Amino acid sequence: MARSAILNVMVQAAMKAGRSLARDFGEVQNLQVSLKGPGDYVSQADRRAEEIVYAELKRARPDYSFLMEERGEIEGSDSQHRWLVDPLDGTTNFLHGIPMFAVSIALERQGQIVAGVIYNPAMDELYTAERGGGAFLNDRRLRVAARAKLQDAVIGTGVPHLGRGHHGNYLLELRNVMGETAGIRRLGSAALDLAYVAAGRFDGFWEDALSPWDIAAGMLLIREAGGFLSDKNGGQDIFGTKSIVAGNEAIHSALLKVLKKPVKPA
Ligand code: 2AM
Ligand code: CA
Ligand code: CA
Ligand code: CA
Repeated sequence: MARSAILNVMVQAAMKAGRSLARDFGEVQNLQVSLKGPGDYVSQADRRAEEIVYAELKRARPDYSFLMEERGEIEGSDSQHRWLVDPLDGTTNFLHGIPMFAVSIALERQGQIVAGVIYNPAMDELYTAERGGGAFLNDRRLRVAARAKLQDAVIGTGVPHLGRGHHGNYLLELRNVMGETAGIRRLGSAALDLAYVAAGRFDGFWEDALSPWDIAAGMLLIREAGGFLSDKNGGQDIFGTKSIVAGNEAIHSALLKVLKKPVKPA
């Protein structure tokens, strides 16, 4: 597997930030933590990892623009290229000592995602994808799962957090999906959820209220692993609606149908 120069830059940035996260994870009780909103924490580890990613990417491509979870938008002189960065996806897991978190970096060219990297330092799992070049876990080529029946499928999801609306709707969706699938999983990192779909570990996934930095790299991984993606309406406005439904062709369409089921009162 030959990686392009730009993908190598992204891999180096993600792994360097990942090593910083792994060090901080070992001393998580000593980290300064602050609250951004209800149930929404950010720690020194998030900020340190973001600084590392920013410095590495900026050094390699000084003109590109950025959208990063903690620093927000940074306009470069090249607005055709934009980095989408989540330095620590799964902060809640991280702060609770649960080793399910990742660095996520994607590159957009003229609004299209062309490269993506997700790195889980605790498991030393590196996911990479380039548009047209396939998706990989470490050096292994990825393919979404082949299971075609929802009743055999394991489906990942994200539960709406404190301070976000739609909890009632979510419970009705969950009940409908539960009734038709082999099992539900909840990792607590949207980036890893999508990587797991690309790797065929999850047969499908859905979640609401996600931001571009959570999902951009994972979206490319799934596409390059032969998977299907849409928003909850079946359209392609995933960033706009902040909703995502993913799987192989059969599971994606079956899951979309279950999610569209009229939600019945309990
Ligand atoms: P984070 O850890 O980078 O904040 C889990 O379902 C997903 O939702 C994760 O990608 C997580 O990203 C995000 N998330 C969890 N709690 C959140 C909150 N209170 N506000 C915004 N995003 C949150
Ligand atoms: Ca966060
Ligand atoms: Ca995130
Ligand atoms: Ca984050």
